[in-house]
Amino acid sequence: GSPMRGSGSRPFPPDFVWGSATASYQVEGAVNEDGRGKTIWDTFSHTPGKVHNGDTGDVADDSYHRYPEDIALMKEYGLKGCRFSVAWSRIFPEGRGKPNQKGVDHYKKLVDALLAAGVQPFCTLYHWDLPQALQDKGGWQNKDTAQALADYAGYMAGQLSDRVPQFMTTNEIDTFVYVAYDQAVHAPGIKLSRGELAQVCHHAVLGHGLSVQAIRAHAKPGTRVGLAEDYHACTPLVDTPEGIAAARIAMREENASIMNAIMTGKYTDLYLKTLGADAPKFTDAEMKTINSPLDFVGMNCYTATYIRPAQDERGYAVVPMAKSHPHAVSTWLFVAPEALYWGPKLSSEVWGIKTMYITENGCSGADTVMPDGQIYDTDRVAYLRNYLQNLQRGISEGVPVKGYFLWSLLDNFEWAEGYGQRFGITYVDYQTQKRTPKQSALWYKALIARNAL
Ligand code: PNW
Repeated sequence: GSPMRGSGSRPFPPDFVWGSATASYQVEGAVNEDGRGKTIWDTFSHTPGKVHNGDTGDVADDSYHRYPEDIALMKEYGLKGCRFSVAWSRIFPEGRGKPNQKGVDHYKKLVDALLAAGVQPFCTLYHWDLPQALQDKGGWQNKDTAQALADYAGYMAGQLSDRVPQFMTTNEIDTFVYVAYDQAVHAPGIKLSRGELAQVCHHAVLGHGLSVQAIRAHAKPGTRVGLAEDYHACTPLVDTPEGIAAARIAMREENASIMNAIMTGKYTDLYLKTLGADAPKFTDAEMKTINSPLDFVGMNCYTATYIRPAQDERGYAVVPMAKSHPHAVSTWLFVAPEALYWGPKLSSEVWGIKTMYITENGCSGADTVMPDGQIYDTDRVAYLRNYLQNLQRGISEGVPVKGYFLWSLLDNFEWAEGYGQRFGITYVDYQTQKRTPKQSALWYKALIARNAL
């Protein structure tokens, strides 16, 4: 008979990379092992009142030791790709200087285990765990941090590129700048003025650009370089031609300080005009560096920024989320599955992106183990199915998305929310470190096996 809807009638491309994503501080633990230096997240999580329930990443999922078990899970699920991050302070405990061989060796072993399991490694170099020694010199407020990141990124890519084909410089500049330095909810938790904030953001995008150049200088030829960024998935609330045109303009302007600057080498006139005297100080040479060509763009996409047309100089307006708009356990995670259609489509069109990955997408829950030992995360399954249907629609229309990395393989340290919000498709019992696949893991495994929705 003919295949039924929901059982394989919406195919993904044959070589599509189905993966999962994690980050060093969120899963590794082992914070005092093998010469690792302190980071801003060690400091922040050990400062009373900063993280929910006083949680820290001291132990997390203990993946520093248990990575073979984690990779066995990836293999069990049929994953083709694994996005992980390197802890900068395991390589350069003080942020710069002499490399720590034990740290380098750890990631070589991790990557070799992934390759042995048939899983393609995608390596993020900076997922927010800035060495504390660099914070003591001003952190991202100090332009020297941009060069320090590049030096580390170049070194590490040189060490790993014989076995890692793709690197991402940074994860979510948007979050580690604005949530850390504006909302002061993430490390280092400093509230800056508007002008200082714009300068921090400039240093961060410069750090990305310098890192692209350093990776190309030190990695094996053919190594692919990109970044993972949670730029606004500008989505027309009403998908008329006018609504779509407004969303296109918004894609540039709402992402003016990071993605648009990276992709075009320019801050938009509107961005600079809006900031006025608070605009960042920059040179043409810096903008050229920030605009260094990329081999791919990684989009972290959890929710939409809804856009409507407006008859003013912007030409669009951001539509605020309704009070009753459904969200996951995370209050910022509004359910908007069509973001995974419009986000990749409009951004690839606006910026001429040839190769994209969804480097994160996922759903936080309050998962509980039922008496039969199972975790029935119906909310996560429904969320993922709806988002991936939208992604599939885009790909079938020619949007160049080559892979999808689900956040996350495991429940883990969710930053300021500690262990209170669970994003994993695998449940982690933090008392015993026992891993149990949730229903969403079984669903994901079935999807990967069929390569179709
Ligand atoms: C991303 N917000 O973080 C990160 O890349 C992951 O490390 C994280 O665990 C995951 O998404 C889930 O949160 C974000 O408040 C954290 O808007 C907070 C926000 C956005 C992204």
